[in-house]
Amino acid sequence: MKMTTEEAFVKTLQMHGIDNAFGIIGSAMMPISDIFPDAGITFWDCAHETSGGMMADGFTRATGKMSMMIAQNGPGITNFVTAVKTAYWNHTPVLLVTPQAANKTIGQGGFQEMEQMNLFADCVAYQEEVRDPSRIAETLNRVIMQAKRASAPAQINVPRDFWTQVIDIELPVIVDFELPQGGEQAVQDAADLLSSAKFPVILNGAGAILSKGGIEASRVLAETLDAPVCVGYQHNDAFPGNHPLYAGPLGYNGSKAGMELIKQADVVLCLGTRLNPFSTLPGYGMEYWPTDAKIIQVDINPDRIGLTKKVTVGIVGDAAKVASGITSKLSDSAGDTDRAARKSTIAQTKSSWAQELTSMNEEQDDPGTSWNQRARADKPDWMSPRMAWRAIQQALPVEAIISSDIGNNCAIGNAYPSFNDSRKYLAPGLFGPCGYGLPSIVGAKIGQRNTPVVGFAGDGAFGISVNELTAIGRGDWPAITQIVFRNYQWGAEKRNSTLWFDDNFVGTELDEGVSYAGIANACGLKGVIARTQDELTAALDQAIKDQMENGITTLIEAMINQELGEPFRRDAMKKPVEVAGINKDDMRTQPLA
Ligand SMILES: Cc1ncc(C[n+]2csc(CCOP(=O)(O)OP(=O)(O)O)c2C)c(N)n1
Ligand SMILES: [Mg+2]
Repeated sequence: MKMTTEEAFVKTLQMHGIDNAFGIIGSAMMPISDIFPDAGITFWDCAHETSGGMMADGFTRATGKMSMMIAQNGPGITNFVTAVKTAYWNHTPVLLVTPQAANKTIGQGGFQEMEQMNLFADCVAYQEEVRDPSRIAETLNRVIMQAKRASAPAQINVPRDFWTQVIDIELPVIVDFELPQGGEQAVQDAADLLSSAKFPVILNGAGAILSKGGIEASRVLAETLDAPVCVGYQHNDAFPGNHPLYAGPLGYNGSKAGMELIKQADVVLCLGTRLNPFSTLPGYGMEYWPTDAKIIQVDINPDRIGLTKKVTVGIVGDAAKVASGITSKLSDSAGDTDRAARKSTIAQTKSSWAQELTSMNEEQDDPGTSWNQRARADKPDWMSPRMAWRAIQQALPVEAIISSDIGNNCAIGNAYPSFNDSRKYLAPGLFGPCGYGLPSIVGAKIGQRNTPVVGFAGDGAFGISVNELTAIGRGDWPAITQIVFRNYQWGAEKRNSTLWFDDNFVGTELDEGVSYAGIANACGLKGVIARTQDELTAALDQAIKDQMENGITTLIEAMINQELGEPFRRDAMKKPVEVAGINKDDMRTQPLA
């Protein structure tokens, strides 16, 4: 069939149902964006491609539907790097379309040239460059299928002179296949281990969310065994939070109950998780990873099995299928050993942690440091981070989708909200980019119009994406709610300065003259300042109503004191020693040009 290359491209997108694109317009993509409206594809023109890429990530994570990033070759495309790598470790299947400088001139150092394949080589699961205009649909189809298979970003690089060519091709077909259910023997071995376990524990990761029916299958298995279910770091929605067996997130500022329970395990089923390092690092000063337990690890990607921890049984397969297979192979008496005692241990551990969490108001100082004590004394009437989180919980609808950002206040929130459904919690993940909170929640709302959404960010991280306030108030952009924790500091890094650098604060202070609520108002959105718990609860309550009923986007600037919680990287930091010493007098003066 005769068609143009751009028609072939867009027809292939349509075949796969990819109907939302994020980026900034540029001449190298115009031949296809020109026909987006006719194709039923919405182009969301953001203020910065990094945020646009994170919107695509948020959209796809909240919906399970693939979306795409697209921009101008060169500087538009380089701006996507952080977002694509972020999506990679969020296991998000997104399509990255990178128009390329023209073959006719590439290598001459012309305009907006960049080696875009090398640029993303370490950020995508698959990448391919179109070699001939007639292969554009074939290549695109393969790239999209690879993104789905790997549940990760995949890139198609298109020399811009390949657009607007007439080709004669058949559209390619989509090849779908059933995912593996795990090796028969391995599933039996796992079932045997769990059947004879005294204290089995399940640890759900992103794979439980990505696998169709994964959470449900883990619930059935957990109930059969009466095994508590922990979730991996930043995958807090990988098991229903209202289930009696839910034990909460492991890692930094997570659920102490989950940590205490998994510590007692003699067998752990790790379901759909690569066991990322932050899911097993000590929390609350506690080493909880059960080094003597038998570990069963299930992952769709064999490369990730046994990567970080000693594993007894590895199973390559789909989380739902493997969990169901294990359940069907359990012995009749599986879970019966100490069942009643285990159930009461779970209930007691959870309830004492819930009580402890409610009574936690202050952040602790390490011995020999006093930052938190000084921070409280400095602003005695201000909310502490935990007071702010409790006020937020009062107004946060249970069905809300929330995002998080990288920073101390967002991290302190780890143990607070829980989720009864999956695809509700968009944390920045293990690439750890500041600036994820706002764009990801905007993307989520574009995909889930009938669900209330609330984005979270610290004030430093928010500054990275603040320019999106100039984009999201327009036309069809749906209303969202964003909370900014205003402590006038890059807090998470400042905590490192207090612990390892004797309060030598380099680059940690923010401008107290800046009002984010004011910026929101200037962008035609609604900016609100909340100084007390009551004000914060009321502001969030009103903002959700405004979002759902009146189409109003609200930015709530939550004014909090400067207390700082646990540092992210106790594992990676150590106090430096001075050996040669550094002296200002050694600095040479450069002549001015
Ligand atoms: C893009 C990026 N730049 C820098 C960092 C390093 N970093 C991690 S946390 C943090 C501080 C975050 O400060 P803020 O957003 O104000 O939140 P707070 O810790 O004060 O709650 C920084 C700079 C990062 N993770 N990502
Ligand atoms: Mg801050």
